[in-house]
Amino acid sequence: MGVQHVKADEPVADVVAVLEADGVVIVDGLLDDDLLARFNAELDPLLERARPDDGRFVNQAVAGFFGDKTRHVVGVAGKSPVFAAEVMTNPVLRGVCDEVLLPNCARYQLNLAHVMDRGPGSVRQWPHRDELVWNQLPTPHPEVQVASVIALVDFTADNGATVVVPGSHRWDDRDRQPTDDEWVAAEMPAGSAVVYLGSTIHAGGSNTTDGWRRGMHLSFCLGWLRTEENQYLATPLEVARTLPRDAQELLGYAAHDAIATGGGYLGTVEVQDPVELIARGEL
Ligand SMILES: O=C(O)CCC(=O)C(=O)O
Ligand SMILES: [Fe+2]
Repeated sequence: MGVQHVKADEPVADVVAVLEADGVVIVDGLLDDDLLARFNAELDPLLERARPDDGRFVNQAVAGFFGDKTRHVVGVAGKSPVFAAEVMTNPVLRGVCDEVLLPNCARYQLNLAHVMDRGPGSVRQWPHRDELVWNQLPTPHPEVQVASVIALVDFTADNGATVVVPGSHRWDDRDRQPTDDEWVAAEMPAGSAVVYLGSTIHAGGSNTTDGWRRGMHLSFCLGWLRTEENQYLATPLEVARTLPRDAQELLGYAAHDAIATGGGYLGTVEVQDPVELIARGEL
């Protein structure tokens, strides 16, 4: 079984249909050439300054997961205006999240924005489901996460394209390990993205070439979950104020108001919606 491709200008419903059936889909042409070039230009100096692999992570296990040959730019929404205003808010990604996440929350939010420039000699990550950051959620549960890796250079099986296991989102046995023939490399040209559910098994691939595999890992999650990356600190208020409102909302500066569906509210300031306070110049 391969990974099905849908073009970015085809109906979002087609993307969602494949995503729900297979747990993964490649969206071709998610970023057009102009946006891709502007985003890469903004990332170039950030990657040049990217911290050396000194192994400083929240937990030592993370060092093993990423390996020591990857350059990281994290908290990208706070560092790249192009990302915050034009990539994170991409209409296809929004459309997918509207369909997959919105039934389970009052609003969804950015979970993670992390450029992984995987260098020559990078070895494959271990198989994982991204949603295991919330490992105490009982299963089965409604979809909690839509994840993606945008190819910022061409992704090939040799340079470390993300590898995925289509159908694994439906496996009842959560301990089942994929066999070699169940893995597929998400080969795609720069500007395309592999989009997968939080429950789909995947990994960063091994890079046996002498080039760098630049990928933008971004994911969204339900608005009532704690995000993997602390977006309020990664994109502090001074920066958030300069961004469009939809970006502020995705970064978690909007309240999660579930009162209309019989719930309560989360994330207020002065019992008000912070994004409104920002709009009125009161925050
Ligand atoms: O870089 C990739 O291709 C995937 C990265 C990934 O799955 C992760 O860091 O959770
Ligand atoms: Fe992952």
